[in-house]
This record gives sequence, C-alpha cells and structure tokens, in this order.
Amino acid sequence: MSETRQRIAAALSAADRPVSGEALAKDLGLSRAAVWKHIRALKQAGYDIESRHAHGYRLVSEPDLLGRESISARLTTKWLGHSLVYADVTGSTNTDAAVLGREGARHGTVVVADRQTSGRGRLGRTWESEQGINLYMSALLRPRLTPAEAPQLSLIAGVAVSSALEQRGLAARIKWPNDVVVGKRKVCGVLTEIDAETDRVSFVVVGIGVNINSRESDFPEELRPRATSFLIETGSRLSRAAFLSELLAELERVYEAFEAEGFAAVRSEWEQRSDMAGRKVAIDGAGRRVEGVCRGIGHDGSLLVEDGQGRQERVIAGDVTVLGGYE
Ligand code: BT5
Repeated sequence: MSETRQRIAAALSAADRPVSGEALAKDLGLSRAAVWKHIRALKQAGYDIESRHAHGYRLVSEPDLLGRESISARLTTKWLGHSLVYADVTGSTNTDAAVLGREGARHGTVVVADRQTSGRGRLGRTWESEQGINLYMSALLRPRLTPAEAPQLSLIAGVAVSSALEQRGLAARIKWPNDVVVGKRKVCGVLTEIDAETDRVSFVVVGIGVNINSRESDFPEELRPRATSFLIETGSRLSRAAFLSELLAELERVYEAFEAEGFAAVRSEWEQRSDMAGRKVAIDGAGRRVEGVCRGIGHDGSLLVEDGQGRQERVIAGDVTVLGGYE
C-alpha cells in the first residue's frame, strides 16, 4: 500500500469523528480528488469507510491484513516460522512448501497465504480458501521418522490448533485424524503430506486451514451445515496475524515434546482435547467400514476401535463418523 494511503488510513483510524475530505487534503498536501481516489482504493482493499456528505469519512473497520511484516513482528517462536514465505495469493501453501522442501528449504520453514486458488483437502478434496478472512499455512518439517509414523504429525497439529483456539476462549475438539470441530462443524482441517524414500522421511508438510473470520454466507451453501469459524462461534473477530503467531507457538511446543519423547508425550493431551473416547464410531477407508466404540488412540496415533465382541482394532487411516454425535 502506498505511503499516502497508509497515512489516510492512519488519520481515519486515529479520529473519533468523521474527517472531512478537505482536512485530509490539507494535511497531506493533496487535492480533494486525489483523497477521494485513495479512499476508493482503501475500500477496495477491505477498509469499511463510510462517506457522508458534509460530514466526511469515517472508518468503520479496518481489514484484517496479513503480510510478511505483520506476521514476523508477532512471532514468538524459537525456530518455527523464522524462515517465512508469504503470498497474497497462491494455489496451495502445501504445494509451495513441498517445492521448497525439494529445493532444500530448512526445517521450520512456514508458508502463509491470504488466499488459495486450489486449496486442497485429503483424497483430492477441496479446501475453501476465501481471501482476507481465514488462515492458510503450511509448515515444512524434517523429523526423524519413518513414513509410517509421519501421519502422527496431523494429530500434533490438531492438538496445537485446539489449544490455540482454547487460549482465545473457543473450546474446539479434535476429531481423528485431521479435523478440529465445534459441535458438528469443522473449524479447521489438517493436510499432512510426506516426501519419503522407502524407510526414511525426507520432509513432511503439515498444512493447516483455520476458519477465523468467515460468516456463514462466506461458505458455499452446501458447506454451511458442516463448517464454522471463530467469528461464527464467538461473535468476535480475531486478528489472523495474532492467531497465527499463537498457533505457531503451540505447534512448536507440541512438536518439541513429540520430538523429545515420542508420540506418548502428546497422546494424553490429544485424548483430552478429543471427545471421541467412548463414542460409537464408523470409519470408512481403504474400501471398508469399521464400526465400534472408540477407545482412544494408540501409541502410534492409530484410532482404537472395539467391536461388539470386545475385539480391538487399530485403524490407521480413514474418515470417521461419530454415530449419534457429530458427523
Ligand atoms: C482437510 O481435508 O480437512 C484438510 C484441509 C487442509 C487445508 C490446508 S489450508 C493450507 C494447506 N494448503 C492446502 O492446500 N491445504 C492445507 P478433508 O478431511 O479431506 O476435508 C475436506 C472437506 O472439508 C471438503 O470436502 C469439504 O466438505 C470440507 N471443507 C472444505 N473447505 C472447508 C472449510 N473452509 N471449512 C470447513 N470445511 C471445509
């Protein structure tokens, strides 16, 4: 944004009453027509500015801008996100992080975008990635794990998101393997992708999408019964840059515990943040359905499901339906 535009935004933001075009023009050494053009551009950039004849301009709300500087300025992590790539728009932050991974980018690199044009879910599904309101980020990690262990990082991301939302007063639960939900509705999805040779992980990309300031009408109609956001649940807006910094701090904390002590260090926190234990569930995956009562997760992150005969099965992947509870 041009410096003049920033100064106009700052002047409106500082004023507690409408500011006339004439006063702005005089203060900034501009013509009134130029002021008007800048106001129009600010509106296009998401500033809600009321203009009333004979009163002037009043700033109703500022856009929740995400940007390299606002993110970096808030970072409190030791290493996660210190190498930061920011894009106003990209296809998918997961794809970008994987490209960086193959180019040798370092452990802890984070890619953030204001909007994704091809946001991805699992199994070729789409992640709705509207501009300006939500969070789309991917962390490039180089853990010492086998490919079979790498999906545990989805569970770690779920713990971090649920914990960061809780710090902001929203009780969101984890739904195995990769959702964070409020009631029946999804507030966050995690997509973990692995680049590996046969027995060694080269890197893992943990992609996290969190709905922050979406209103119901921002979601496509068919998604409305199944999707929610921080704003919908709490009635308050949240700065994406502030939340991102809190989320990265949580992700770093949980990842470090996992790195030091293995999945066992995270397992009980995961179980506390999920309310799946004891619930009847059905899991569809790999061409079959497993039904039973959820008994928590195993030491490897698999879902433990007990059938009617008391036999326990470890489910490694699939889509869970909580029967009689959330989807
Ligand atoms: C996921 O897949 O939940 C993983 C989503 C990961 C998104 C992040 S954003 C940053 C990074 N870059 C990417 O390209 N992806 C990651 P899955 O479990 O397959 O769920 C996908 C399903 O969730 C869709 O088929 C919809 O039903 C629903 N969905 C799509 N967009 C949504 C949204 N914004 N909020 C809630 N639900 C949504």
